[in-house]
Amino acid sequence: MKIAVIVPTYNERENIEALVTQLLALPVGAQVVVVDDNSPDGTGALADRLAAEYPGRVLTIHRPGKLGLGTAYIAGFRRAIAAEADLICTMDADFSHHPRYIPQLMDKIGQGYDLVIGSRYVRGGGTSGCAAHRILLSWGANAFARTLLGLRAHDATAGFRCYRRAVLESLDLDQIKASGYSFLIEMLYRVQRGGWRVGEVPILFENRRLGSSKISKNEITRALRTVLRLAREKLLFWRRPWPLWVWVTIKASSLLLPAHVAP
Ligand SMILES: Nc1nc2c(ncn2[C@@H]2O[C@H](COP(=O)(O)OP(=O)(O)OP(=O)(O)O)[C@@H](O)[C@H]2O)c(=O)[nH]1
Ligand SMILES: [Mg+2]
Repeated sequence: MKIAVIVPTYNERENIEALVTQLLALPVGAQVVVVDDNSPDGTGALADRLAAEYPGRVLTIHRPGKLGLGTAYIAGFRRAIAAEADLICTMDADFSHHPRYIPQLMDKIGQGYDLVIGSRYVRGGGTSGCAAHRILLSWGANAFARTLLGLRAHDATAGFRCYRRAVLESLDLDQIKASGYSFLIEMLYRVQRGGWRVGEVPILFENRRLGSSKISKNEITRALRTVLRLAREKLLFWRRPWPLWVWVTIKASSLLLPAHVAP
């Protein structure tokens, strides 16, 4: 099975070389696709050097500026599909998602799953070195998204994933509206709604040791608005009788959230 690993980067100079080297050393013959958004620290040039060093095994996509995580994944998906990868994984560049889990994600796909998530919130998984407010935020975002959208996966916001190519081909990627971190929630929602089988593998999510976080406060509002938009879509699509409190929550939250932040 041909596997491509998509790594979006923005200022990951301290991490990218070690990560790519470890990914290439895995016994799965992975191809790595680095999607860099013109990182001011020169990550893109470093990735090009790796691509020259490992021709065919490291591919780079350069975008003119910081265009967001969601569209970076989509650019990577397109390249991996064009390269005829059977499995397409995504992971952060900062070692929060450790390459050692990739074979386990693939094994789970081999058991008949279509999307496998490297999950913090199943038995055996966890987080290490993360500040309490980040853990709380992640837990809250997951609880909110899972409840409103009926997502069955426990870690709905994880970016460590492995998709069968057919899953990505079945989705209209241009229709995915969320562009930032909430892209992950929207993808999971659409994959589940498409009837694909979603599995999880426990991982230890370790806080980054090098480089800095790119997540902004706006992402929280964006994620809320994305979940509300999808909840509304779900409601209209399925026309299921929802309890009154769900209606009230959706309505009240839409009114409270600032309108200028696009979902
Ligand atoms: N190409 C691209 N990559 C991005 C962008 N924003 C973040 N990234 C990358 O996406 C991955 C996740 O970003 P992080 O800053 O680690 O976000 P996070 O994991 O939520 O935050 P921390 O827990 O603080 O590390 C990293 O590999 C980033 O370099 C973007 O706009 N474009
Ligand atoms: Mg990170």
